[in-house]
Amino acid sequence: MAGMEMATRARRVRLTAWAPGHTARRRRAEQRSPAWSEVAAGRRRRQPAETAEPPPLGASRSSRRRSACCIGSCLPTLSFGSCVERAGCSIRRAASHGRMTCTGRTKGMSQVMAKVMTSREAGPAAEGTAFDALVIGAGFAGLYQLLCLRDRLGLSARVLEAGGGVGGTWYWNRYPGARCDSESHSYSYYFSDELLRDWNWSERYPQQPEILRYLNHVADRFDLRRDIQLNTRVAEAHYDSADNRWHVRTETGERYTATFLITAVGCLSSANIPDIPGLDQFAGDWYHTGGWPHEGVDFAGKRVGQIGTGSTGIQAVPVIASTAEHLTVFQRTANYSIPARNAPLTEEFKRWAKANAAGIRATMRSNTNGHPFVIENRSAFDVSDAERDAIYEAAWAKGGLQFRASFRDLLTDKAANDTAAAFLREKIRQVVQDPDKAGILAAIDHPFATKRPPIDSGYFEAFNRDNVSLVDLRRTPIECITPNGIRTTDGIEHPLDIIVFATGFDAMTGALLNIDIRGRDGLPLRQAWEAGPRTYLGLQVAGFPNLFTITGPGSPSVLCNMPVAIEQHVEWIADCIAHMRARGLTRIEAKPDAVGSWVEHVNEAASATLLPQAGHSWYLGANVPGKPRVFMPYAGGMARYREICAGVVARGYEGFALERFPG
Ligand code: NA7
Repeated sequence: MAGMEMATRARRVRLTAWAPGHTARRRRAEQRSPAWSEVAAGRRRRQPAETAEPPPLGASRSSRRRSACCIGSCLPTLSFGSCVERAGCSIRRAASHGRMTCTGRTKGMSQVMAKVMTSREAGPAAEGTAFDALVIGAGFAGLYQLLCLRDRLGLSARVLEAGGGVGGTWYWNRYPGARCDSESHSYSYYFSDELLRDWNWSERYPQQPEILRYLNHVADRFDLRRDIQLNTRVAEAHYDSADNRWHVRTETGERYTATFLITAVGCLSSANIPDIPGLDQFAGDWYHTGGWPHEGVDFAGKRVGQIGTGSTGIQAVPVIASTAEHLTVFQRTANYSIPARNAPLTEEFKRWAKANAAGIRATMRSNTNGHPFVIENRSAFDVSDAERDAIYEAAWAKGGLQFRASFRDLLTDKAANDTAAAFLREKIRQVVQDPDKAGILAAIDHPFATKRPPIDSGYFEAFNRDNVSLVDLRRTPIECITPNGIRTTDGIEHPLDIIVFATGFDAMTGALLNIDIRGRDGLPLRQAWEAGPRTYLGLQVAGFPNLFTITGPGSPSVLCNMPVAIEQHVEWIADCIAHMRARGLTRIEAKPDAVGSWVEHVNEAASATLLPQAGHSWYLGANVPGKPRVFMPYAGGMARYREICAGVVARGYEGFALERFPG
């Protein structure tokens, strides 16, 4: 899993200034606005933190492994909408898409978490309880939103969370090797200096258990649990214009109402399990990485097949390979990856990060991708070939997402991108000893970083092990799953005891559309988004009053270090509600023309980059059969987006209709 980000800045990119109701033509005429051009051009502003170089992160590379202890197995039912508990895991087939969703609830976990819940978390409220605000999800976003609404605004608020604990993504994603791709000192809330001082990360890139501990620490430190109701999956949320309230029903039939409904459901939380024929016949165990059994999985002596080589698969391969008898990796699309160079943090670095928290915060908030590093303001062609190679070598040696910050035009100029792509392909060939495997792994068909760029800890090296084989699904696609393994179109049956689906998510819209959300006049969100998501700023949808979508489609979200994007949205929403309450306003709704204008701008921002060139990316919804192909995140950069949102507020919530109810 990852913090998610990208670097889309380049001096040559000139996105037009945006304001609600502006047409592209009008905006072209306004292009020269100096106020916006600096941001759009991606020129960074010097921040205090940038002046001080951080000390070394750590001396040695960490090769920690997760311990695995027992087997939880899960098999699907074939009936839509049903839920079957078998050997610990519950699998739910999402009727809407006809795909499987592994909720990953295991018996062991349920027992443990039920114990925790009864002692600390909120139980179901009385039937029909009315709140000022309901928040769906208790991950990074939901926790902070609760804190803002309850403790800063004094609202009655409740979080409804499907999981048996807080943590969201980090509660569910417990697959081998799961760790964050953002550096730990940036993968933190920055709203509280005390919290920053309290918490100590142990590694450059924290593992899932450590991040989960952090989020539990936050829940305790701010006494959030008493307003979080766990094991509560929201089934429907209907807006009623007669009382201006959202009427929410949970899967277990509890009903609540609220003036404001805020979704904090995560961008990558609805599992994408491909509909491969024969899965129900498979005699072994299978798992999706996003619903991993909490007891772990013991791979010892097992023949494991892993489908998927995205960020998740790339993290999992070396760890599974280290314990499995044999690992067969089924690769459909070859991927770039940069070494993470993970290591324990030095005491010196920890001290530096705490002492420079204000500067780090300022840097993250002022740049394009929400990360604490600076994107170099030079083109890949400002330097000689030898200098460029030296820069890439240094970035490779340093490791991590910062590789993409080597030049400002890597995501906007294909020729510049080609230089990085060639360097990285060559690295694969150097690392992987078997030329056949190296050829398959290096046959990458999209520009560098146009799909989510992974970082790894020994991914390509794992293919040098005798117990790791590689199947090129471009040459021989999967035909079916048999009781004994996976059969490819060349007639070969790859014998397996366990299948790991590292096949990603129905990103950005899946978790929202899995809830039956209806706005004015019963309009289903699914219908409103039939041709792809349409939002205003990724925050609101026309026809759905008082519904806010944290890191919704149309906001920077997955193209940014997530906590930065989340904090900005949560605070914007809290400020908006405070503004309304101060004026006796009770309804806010995005205007349709503002939505139309924003959608146009989101498309324009994506087109100014190379991102749409990866035609099979989940940014476009291309990983899910039948999903509309729409570039979903806002690629104009986090800093620019922050300014747009602030401008909207400064102009009296331009593009939103605010009113008092009843009028
Ligand atoms: P991704 O990035 O969507 O990767 C999923 C992988 O699974 C990718 O290699 C896919 O190949 C592959 N896949 C998906 N469906 C199939 C089928 N039917 N057959 C073969 N291979 C398939 O998901 P991740 O979980 O790795 O990462 C998601 C984000 O989570 C990541 O960006 C981090 O930010 C955290 P494809 O490329 O589609 O050909």
